[in-house]
Amino acid sequence: MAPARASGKTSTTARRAVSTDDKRKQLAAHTHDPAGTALTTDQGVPINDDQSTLKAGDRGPSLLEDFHFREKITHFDHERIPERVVHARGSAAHGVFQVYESLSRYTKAAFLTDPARQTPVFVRFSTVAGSRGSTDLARDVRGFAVKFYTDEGNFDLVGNNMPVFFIQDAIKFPDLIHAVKPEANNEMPQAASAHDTFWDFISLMPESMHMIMWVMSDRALPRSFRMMEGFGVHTFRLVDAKGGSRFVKFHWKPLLGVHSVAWDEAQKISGKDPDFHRRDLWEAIENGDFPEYELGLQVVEEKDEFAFGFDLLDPTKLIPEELVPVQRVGKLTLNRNPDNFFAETEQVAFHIGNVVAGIDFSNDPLLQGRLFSYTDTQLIRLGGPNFHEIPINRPTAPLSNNQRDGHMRQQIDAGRVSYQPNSLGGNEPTQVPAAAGGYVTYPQATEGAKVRTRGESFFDHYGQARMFFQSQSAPEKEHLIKALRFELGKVATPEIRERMVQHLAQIDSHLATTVAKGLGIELPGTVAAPPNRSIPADGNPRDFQHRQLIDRDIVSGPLSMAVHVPGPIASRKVAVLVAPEFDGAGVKALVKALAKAGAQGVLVGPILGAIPADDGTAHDVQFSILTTSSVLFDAVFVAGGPGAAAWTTEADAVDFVRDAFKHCKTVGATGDGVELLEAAHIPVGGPADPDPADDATVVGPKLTAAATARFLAAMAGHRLWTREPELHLHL
Ligand code: HDE
Repeated sequence: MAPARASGKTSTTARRAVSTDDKRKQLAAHTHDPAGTALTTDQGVPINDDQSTLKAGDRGPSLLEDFHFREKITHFDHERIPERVVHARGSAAHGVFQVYESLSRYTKAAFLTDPARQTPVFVRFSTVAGSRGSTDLARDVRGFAVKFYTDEGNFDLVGNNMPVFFIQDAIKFPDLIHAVKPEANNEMPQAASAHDTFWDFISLMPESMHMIMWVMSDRALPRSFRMMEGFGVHTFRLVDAKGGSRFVKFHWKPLLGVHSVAWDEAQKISGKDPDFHRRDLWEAIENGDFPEYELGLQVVEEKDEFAFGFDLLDPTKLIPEELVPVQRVGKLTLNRNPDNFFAETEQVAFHIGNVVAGIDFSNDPLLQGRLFSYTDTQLIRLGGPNFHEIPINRPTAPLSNNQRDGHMRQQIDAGRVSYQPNSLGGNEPTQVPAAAGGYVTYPQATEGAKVRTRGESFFDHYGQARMFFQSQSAPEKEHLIKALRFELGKVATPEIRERMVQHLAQIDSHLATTVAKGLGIELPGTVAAPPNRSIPADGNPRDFQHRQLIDRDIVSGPLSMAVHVPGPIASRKVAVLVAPEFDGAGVKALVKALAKAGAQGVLVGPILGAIPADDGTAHDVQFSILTTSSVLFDAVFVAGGPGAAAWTTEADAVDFVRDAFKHCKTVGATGDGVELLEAAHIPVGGPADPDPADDATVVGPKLTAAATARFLAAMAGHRLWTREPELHLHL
């Protein structure tokens, strides 16, 4: 392909709307498909033999002269680039974004004002702490980074799946990351926060308590990237065509609901399939189950900047949705997997500073620090200042400027003029007036002394932590308490554990007492309640309401996953255990009913190959009991039939159903299949007298249409967390 040439003639009037296909075409222009082409060197020389190095005789030494070998090995030696210092482990997909109706009342950004326009996007999900090869199921925050290729330039919304952050000021970020990464002396543990350095730092940083509630909650263990929310975290600004500005918080709301897995399950998935989230995203897109999220906005008028009991610039605070509802304004659909992981997912370079006219920043000190960090990190990771020329990073909007040269420059800039003003090149490229789309920073008034301080309005560290904990459902609270018992239980230094328990006592006494008990710690006497807020009350109704939310233990509904619309069972996976002579007609009907609901019935047999059913048909199983596990499925069904009783002698099958039950999944069995549930100590009334212990255990003598319907109805509840109290000691 011929190198791009800059004409230097791009005028503002030449700007055009990008189509969804533009990014695809742009990437395709760089895609090499080796099918049917000759093998050549990087210089285009056809290769005659790629099997052996050039040697002096059959058994002789290799020759330095072998240019093909040297080129191939040198390239191989340089195949890796530095991984991201955080968010190293990621998975991505292409898609489109479309706004439902014009948001011109808030912003002039074209992609948010034209409902007819589909904007191409590239979205990368990630974990934060682990390295590139680490497990997807670590207890961690997930990155949710979206690059919009708008026709006015690239806009990157580089967010997380939690709406707040650990720290208030960017200067503490290296400390936070050093603390959470594997410990410096022995590089352990990988992708885990359950170790001394992390909790040492956290226990000395009261501002992190709200975020700690989030990362110890089930939000840190998403079932799928497709089933988690996203948040821009910081307060941004939207600027309209008249120059008016409003504050905004960005949200992503998944249409499949917000779901998590259990901690025991997460740890097992990490062993059985560390690529679980990556595979889930890839397979969903390959199967046409395109993940969808709605963009949500919480808009705050300028005049309301101080209307809350916290500071809008403080990234450890969220705006409760009861105070400012989330307006759902558009839809993001992920519809195409990358062609090449390295070229796209690895080389994509996000930057919070990539904004388009109509979107601007606030003074959030965390955001301000990020504005420096993202370009800087690409310089080391991608090797120089031309990373914007890598196909995945190129805007679809035309670009033209006087930036020149540098490592690996792709563009061949014609002509001798690379400065402005100039007369030799007609003074082009020219500046663009605001009315024609030129980016103008919102002229926010600023004054003050140069100080290294934080405003008093940043001083309440426990109020929203308390609101979060108290907003959780009973099972969610239980999970959070157990997570803290687990994490702090892995901390070897007693003083760190004690410091943490004291913080918890400031948040909620039940939380503190139960965690302390689990750690064998005597809770210290009454701890003085911290000042809950620091902005002086000004009688503003929102401020008052917020204080009610955090002072009087009123909950904020959407903070609990339990109150979210559960979403359909589409794309969920059910393991159907089949032994020789299984109930062929029943299983066929179950798989069909699941398919009708968009879900997948996957046959698992004692061995691979075709397993005969009782009606003489043979069915290929996708997995043997050795090659999969129930933690990789959303529900389990054991088919009846004369061979089913043999499952009780297979320990892996017993674990299979026991784990599914323990992880609160829907479990079903008919006929002799019920014996496997019994062998796993799952309470059932018996096949003849179906009296299952709970709504997500479905048993019966035959896999009738009614049994199938009951099984699907139970699955629609996703997880029966209320089963848990029966499964554990209560200490
Ligand atoms: Fe990042 N962050 N971050 N971050 N961040 C990076 O950029 C940084 C923060 C987030 O899929 C790095 O290209 C600082 C908050 C995501 O490629 C780096 C601070 C939020 C991704 C960096 C923060 C994020 C990153 C590492 C504190 C949620 C992955 C590699 C001031 C709103 C993007 C890279 C992808 C990546 C710095 C805090 C989200 C080093 C200094 C808060 C989703 O530049």
